[in-house]
Amino acid sequence: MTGEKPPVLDRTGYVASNSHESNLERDLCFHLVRVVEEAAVASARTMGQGDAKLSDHAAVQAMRQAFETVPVAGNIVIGEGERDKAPMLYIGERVGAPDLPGFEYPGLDIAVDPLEGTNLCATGAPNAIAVLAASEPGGLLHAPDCYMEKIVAGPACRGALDLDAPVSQNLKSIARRLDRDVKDLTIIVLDRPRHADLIASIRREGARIRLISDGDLSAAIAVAVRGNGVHAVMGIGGAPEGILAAAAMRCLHGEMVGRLVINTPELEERVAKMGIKNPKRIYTAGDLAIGSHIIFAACGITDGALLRGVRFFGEGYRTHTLVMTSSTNSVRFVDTVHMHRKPGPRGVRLY
Ligand code: VTB
Repeated sequence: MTGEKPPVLDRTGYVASNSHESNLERDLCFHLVRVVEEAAVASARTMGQGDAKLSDHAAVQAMRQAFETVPVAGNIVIGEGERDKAPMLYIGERVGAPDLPGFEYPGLDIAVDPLEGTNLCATGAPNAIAVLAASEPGGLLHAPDCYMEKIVAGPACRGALDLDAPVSQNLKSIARRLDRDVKDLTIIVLDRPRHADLIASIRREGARIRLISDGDLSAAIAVAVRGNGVHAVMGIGGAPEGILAAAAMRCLHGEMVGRLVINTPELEERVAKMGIKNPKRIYTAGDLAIGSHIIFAACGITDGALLRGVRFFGEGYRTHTLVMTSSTNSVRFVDTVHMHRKPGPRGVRLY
């Protein structure tokens, strides 16, 4: 190519400039969109079958396969589990095809959740998504598959969330930052017996609650974006979902605090092995997803607050994907019609 300057690489091998998006990063976004699209479509085919394992397997297999067409040297840091427990997309698995022509990327650390909300997909309920986050090596915390206490809210709540403070105080801080009363807040909480006290406290303070059966990651994304009518996620969910939520918050400038729930000697040993010195540490989104080049991609499987689910029709299907980057502040919605065969005489069908 003539006249095009080569990108300036920083010490991680990525483009140092914050002011413009590099071709590499833009290309990579596109590849990663394809990966989440494939996972979403495969699991969407199983929607409503009532078989969460089947849906999950379809997503995992499709995502794993899609990675084989991506010219990166990827390293799964958050995945389907430890190597001995998960046959595909396990922690430490190498994915991608660095031998493919066009390989130019330095190594990538990758966190995946091929089907976030397995039960949602199995029952056809809203907000099931296929998700991944990527960063330069070392940019995403290596956390075990345990629980994490979390509070997530939008950018206005910067520095206002405190995991050790009473629920009432956090609600007051969030309300103040959002310039409204506590009674005008809607808080998303996973509907679990472990949240009985949390739910009682929120009710006592007069805030509204949206109880969800699964999917605290898509809930986190929803509260970080204005206009969704939901203001915070509170409670204990999965740590892997927490790392992915942090990556999304880095791109959306959302606010998050999280602490691993390490309550057995086995977990204590595991976090120590993973290099976590203080298991009680309270992390922010920036600590959980510390990379300077975070990419986050999520494709809707079932309809949700931000993303439409996969729609199938005669000649193909249509997907709706969110892809964002932390270094260039781009938030893209990619709405794709995938055609298996030529459209009929009336042209391309959109739904
Ligand atoms: C959450 C939620 C997930 O797991 O992390 C939750 O976001 C926590 O685990 O969609 P429990 O189900 O054990 O409470 C999921 O529901 C996925 O299982």
